[in-house]
Amino acid sequence: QDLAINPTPQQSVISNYIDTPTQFKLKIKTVDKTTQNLLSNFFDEEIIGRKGYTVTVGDVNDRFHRKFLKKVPQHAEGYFINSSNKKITVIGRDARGTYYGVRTLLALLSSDKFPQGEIIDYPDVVARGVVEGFYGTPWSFEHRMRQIDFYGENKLNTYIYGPKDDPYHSSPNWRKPYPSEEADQLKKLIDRAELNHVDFVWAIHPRKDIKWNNDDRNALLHKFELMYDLGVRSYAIFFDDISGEGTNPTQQAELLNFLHNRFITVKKDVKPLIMCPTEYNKGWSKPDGGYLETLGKELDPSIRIMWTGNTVVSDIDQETMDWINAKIQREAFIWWNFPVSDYVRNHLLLGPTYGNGKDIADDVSGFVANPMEHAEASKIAIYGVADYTWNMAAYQPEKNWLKALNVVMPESHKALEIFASHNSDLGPNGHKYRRNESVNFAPKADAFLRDLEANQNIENFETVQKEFQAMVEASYILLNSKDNPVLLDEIRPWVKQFQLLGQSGLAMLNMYTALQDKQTDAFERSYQALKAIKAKMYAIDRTENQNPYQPGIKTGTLVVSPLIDKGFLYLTKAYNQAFDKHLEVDANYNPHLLFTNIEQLKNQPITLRDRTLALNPPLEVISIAPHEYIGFELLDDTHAHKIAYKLAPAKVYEHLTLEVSSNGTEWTSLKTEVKEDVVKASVNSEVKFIRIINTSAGIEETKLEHFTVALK
Ligand code: LTM
Repeated sequence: QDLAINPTPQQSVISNYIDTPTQFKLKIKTVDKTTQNLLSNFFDEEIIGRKGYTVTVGDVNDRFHRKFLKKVPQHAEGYFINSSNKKITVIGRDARGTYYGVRTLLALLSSDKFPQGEIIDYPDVVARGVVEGFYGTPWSFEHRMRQIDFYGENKLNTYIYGPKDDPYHSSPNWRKPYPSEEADQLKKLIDRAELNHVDFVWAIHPRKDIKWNNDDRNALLHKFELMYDLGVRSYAIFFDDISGEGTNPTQQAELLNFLHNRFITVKKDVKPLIMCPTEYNKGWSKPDGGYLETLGKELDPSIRIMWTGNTVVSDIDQETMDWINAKIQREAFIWWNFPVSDYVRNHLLLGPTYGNGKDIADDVSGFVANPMEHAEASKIAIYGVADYTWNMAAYQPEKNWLKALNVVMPESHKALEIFASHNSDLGPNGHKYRRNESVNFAPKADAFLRDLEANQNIENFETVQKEFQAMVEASYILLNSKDNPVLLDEIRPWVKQFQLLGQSGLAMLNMYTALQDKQTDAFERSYQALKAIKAKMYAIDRTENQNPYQPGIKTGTLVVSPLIDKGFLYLTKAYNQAFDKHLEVDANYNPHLLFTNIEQLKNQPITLRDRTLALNPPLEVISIAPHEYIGFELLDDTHAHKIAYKLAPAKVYEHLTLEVSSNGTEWTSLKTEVKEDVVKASVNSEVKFIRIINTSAGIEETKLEHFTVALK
């Protein structure tokens, strides 16, 4: 039997299980306020007395038997537990270790059966947790409170507060104090973090407008003091996604050392600084610039440097760590960009946490995951991060994922499993980061299509039918579930879409059966039904989650949706041919192409909605070298009508030209007008290519806000 604990303990020797005790005698030795609080909340007056199962809790400085003390791991935050049929002893290496020992004790007491034996436990990674560092709507206060409790329960010790869209963390207000309401909420969060033994790391992102002068140094110092007064004891400075003067490594290092000397060391009770560099991944590090080496050499050795891996979004392995650690002369602090979805906002990423090396524990100074703006749904991945960072060698992604689903939706976890198993991939995206999806179903879907297209008996018909039925039923269960309304609020539009997707799958199967039976009425009814369901799905996609980046609701995009579309297409064509009919075959795809020679943008998706072609705006700053361009290649016979784009800062327009061409070799520049920083142009001739090109002699660094072409 598995111990019902997340994260998985390093060592446990269990000889047998007894019925979980219900009455207790407590012997509490040295514990801090937080652990005392945890114990008092659980062991209320009704279950403690002078008799009962004896619970002894303390740390290594208490007078325990030598044989027990010898077994307490030497690692920080470690603990030891010994339990028999009469008593249990919990001994922590330090205050946090005792707290984690008590967390394990409480988790064990929540099962029907209670283990007899020993647990020796400690974390692999020193700093483990979450960086709220995404673009988009920051988490609400209530969500953050729930998150912090969740971190405590799962032995995560770090929450880095750095939402890109908090104006007091970033521009324009990073120099200013938080307004009183926000400050009060932050204070409450900091207190809550303390109650959960979580380090609340407050991050600042001085972004584009930092000046390397005394005024801004002092502004930072002042803001740090203000945050200190609110209770912050751990700080980070982010220099990601910026351009211009702010990116200078010598200046960055000088500023950080200044803060280290003038603030961190003076305060005594503040943890070492964490910084996110501008070149925060290998793909973006300029080999000749020496940026990372400068940081490595000049930053005080205690300052931790964040790193996202070989690219912005990538999994971390030994080679990744060897490369970066050699450059920065310290162990990098991993900022893992999963399950963040700010660049694929129409998708939910609900799959297992997997992909990182199991041998990197000694090479990282921390490991934090950047989540989705859907806080509750992110818990599925975060639960995995807690397990992975605590005990890497024992980490099992699938097993952990199933447990996570059970934790976030105890009553409806089976329905959630069906939903989550088909909602984990990101779809094509600029970062080329993909996840497995519909893993068990994919081979069956493949075989179904093979048989269908070979016009032979479909062996997997029933299996596929059962999956579509399960999708519909799971959606009903989830939409009606009461066990996690917070999660349901976040995922509801996707669940509705998923239900329709399952129904459309069933309609496609009915088309198949009708065709086999040569039942034309039945075929056409199912055909119409499928089209009606698609129309409903389209309506959801156009009304829910209408953010400016990737609006809409996508579900089952890797396996299920293509299976249904391909089946529909094949069956409609086969029917038209067999019965000489002309039912419309909806291809429903975007035939136009991205046209660029900028490496960073080569995988950037483009979308076509309501006759408007749009480039999915990247969140990061892009560099456009001389002669580099970004634009579109239109399918023949498409007529472009109006072009609009916005780049920031607007002064880059001086060096960029909007051009069109009918053949890709001869180009004409278009007359443009700029209104409220948006460049607009009309197209009055037949064009196949449209591009914005850097016609200057220097590199242009810019943020592309939007770029659209309206088609006639
Ligand atoms: O990853 C880093 C260091 N910075 C940003 C994040 O804020 C953002 O959430 C991710 C994913 O889009 N990409 C970044 O570049």
